[in-house]
Amino acid sequence: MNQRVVVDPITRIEGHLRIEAQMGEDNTIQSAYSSGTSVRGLELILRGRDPRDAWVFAQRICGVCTLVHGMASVRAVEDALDYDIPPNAQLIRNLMIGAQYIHDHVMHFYHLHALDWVDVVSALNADPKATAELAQSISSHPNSSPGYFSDTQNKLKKFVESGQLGIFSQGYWGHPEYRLPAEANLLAVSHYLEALAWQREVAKLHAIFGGKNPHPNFVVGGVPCPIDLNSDSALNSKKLSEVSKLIDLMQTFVEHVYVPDTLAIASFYKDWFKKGEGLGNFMTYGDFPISGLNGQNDLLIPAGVILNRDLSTVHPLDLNDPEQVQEFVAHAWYDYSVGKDQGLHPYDGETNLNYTGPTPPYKQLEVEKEYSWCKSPRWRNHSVEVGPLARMLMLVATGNEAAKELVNSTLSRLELPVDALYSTMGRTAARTLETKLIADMMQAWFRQLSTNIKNGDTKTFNDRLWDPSTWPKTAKGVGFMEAPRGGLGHWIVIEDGKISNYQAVVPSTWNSGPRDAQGVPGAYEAALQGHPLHDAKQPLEILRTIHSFDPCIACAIHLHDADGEENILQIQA
Ligand code: NFE
Ligand code: MG
Repeated sequence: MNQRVVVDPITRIEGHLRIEAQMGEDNTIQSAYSSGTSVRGLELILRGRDPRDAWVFAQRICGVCTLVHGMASVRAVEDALDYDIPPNAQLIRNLMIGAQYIHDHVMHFYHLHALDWVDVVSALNADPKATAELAQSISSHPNSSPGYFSDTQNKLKKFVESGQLGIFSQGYWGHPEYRLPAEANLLAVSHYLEALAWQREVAKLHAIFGGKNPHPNFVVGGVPCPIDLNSDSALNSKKLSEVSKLIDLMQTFVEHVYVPDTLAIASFYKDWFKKGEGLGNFMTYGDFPISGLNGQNDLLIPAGVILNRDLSTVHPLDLNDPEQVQEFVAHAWYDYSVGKDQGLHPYDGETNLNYTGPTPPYKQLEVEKEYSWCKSPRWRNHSVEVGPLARMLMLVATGNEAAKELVNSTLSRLELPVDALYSTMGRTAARTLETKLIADMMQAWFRQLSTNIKNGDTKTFNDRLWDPSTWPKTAKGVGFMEAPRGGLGHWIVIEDGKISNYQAVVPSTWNSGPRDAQGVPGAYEAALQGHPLHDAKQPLEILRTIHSFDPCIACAIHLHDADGEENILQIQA
C-alpha cells in the first residue's frame, strides 16, 4: 500500500485541522482528506434567546475574524425583522469590515503563511547592505537602511544562538524547496516583526467604533457609537481624526510593505502559480453596500457563483433558496433526522453530533466513513471555494475596473497567464490585491462619513422596531457578509420573539469540509490532489497550499452538545 502522509495539527492556523494525504506514484498526492478534529459549540445555545442578543454569543465563534460573526448576526436579525440601517451605520460597518480584512490579511501573510516561503534561518547569511538595496528597489518604505536590517539580523542571531527559535521554532528550515535569496529572507523576517507592531495599532479602529478589539460591540439596527463632534463620550472630532490616521497607516503598510513583498516572494515561486488549482468553482455571498446602503443588490463585491473557471457566466445566488445552499453530513460526525445522505438548508439545519470514528489516538482517519467535525456545504450540489480568490474573480467577472487593473498589472509584472490565478500562489496574491482594493475603499467610505456629518446627519441607529410587540409572530432571515476567509452566513428563525433555530455556514466550512454524499471533495481536499512532495517527512508543500486558504477551524465547527459541554471530544494524534 502506498504511504499516507499525516499532518496533525496543521500549525499557524486557527483551530484544529488534520490533513491526511494518500500518496500515489512519483511522490504525488493521489487524494487528500481534511478533518476538523475538535468540537466546540455555539449554534444550539442561541435557541430560546432574544434575537437582539444573538450577536454577543455568535461573535464568540472566533477571535480571529473577531468582528464578522457579530456583523452577520445583527444582519440576520435585521433581515428577519426588516430593520433599516442609517447610512452612517452602514459606512461605519464597512470601515470596520475593511479594517478586519486589512488586519487579518496582513497578519495571515506575515505570521501564518510567509514562513512557508521564507527560510528564517537563511536570513542570517544575508548582507544587510544588499538587503537595503533590495528593499529600496521594490518599495519606498522608510525602514530600509543597512542598519535596520543588521538590527533584525542581530535579534535573529540571539534566537538561533540560544538554541531556542521561539516564534520561529519547528520550521522546515533548510528545506530545498525554499528558494529566496538570503537577502529576501531577511527582508521578510524584518517585516514579520514590523507587522506585529503595526497590527497592534490598526486594531484600534475597531475599538474606536465598537468599544474594544477583539470582539467589538454591535447593535441590531445600526452601530452602538453615537456621533457628536463636541462630546467626550461620543464619536467626536478627535476620534474621527484618529480613524483617519489609522486608515492612512493601514494603506501605507499595504502599499509599501505587503504588496511589494507579495510580488517579490511570488516572483521566486512562479511554479506555485500552477499548483494547488483546486475545484475551479467559486462563490461569493457579497458585501460592502455602496449606495442605498440597505440593499443586497448594490454591493461592492457582488454575490454569485462561478463554475468551472467560466468567468463569462455568474450564476445568481439566493441564500434563502433551499435548493441552493445545503449542508451535508455524509462524511461528518453528525446525524440528520432526514438521513445521512440528505442535505439541509440552514433554516432547517440540525446539529446532532454522533462520533463514530476510532478511539484516539489513531493512525488513520476512516475516510470511507465519517472523518470530520466539519459539515460539507454545497451550492446546488457543487463544491465551491470561497475567499479572496473567489472575490477577486467575481469582481473581474462583473467588470470592476479597479480589480481588473490590479489583477492585470500583477499578472503582467510577473509575466503570468490568467490561469495562474487558479493556484496556491494565485490565492495568496488575490488576498494581497483585495487588501489594496479595500484599503483604497476605506478612504472613500471615510470621506463619505465625514461629508454626511458635515451636512448634519449624525444618525447611527434605528430604533423603529426595537419594541418586540411590533414583531411578526414568526420571522426568518439571513445575515450574510464577506468575512476575510470568504462568504459567511447566519440563518435565524424567530418565533414569538425568541430564536427557534440558528445556523452559521462559514467560509472555512465551505473550504475545509470533507467529501459529500457523492464523494466530491471539499476545496482543501481538491487543491492538494496531484501535489508532488519533495520529502514526505517534511511536507512543506501541504502547508503552502492549506495556508493559502487561511484556515479557521474554530469558525468552521461550532456546534454544541446536549449537556452544554464544550470541547466534549478533542482528538489529537
Ligand atoms: Ni475564525 Fe472566519 C473568517 C468566519 S472562518 S476566521 O474570515 O466567518 O472561515
Ligand atoms: Mg454551522
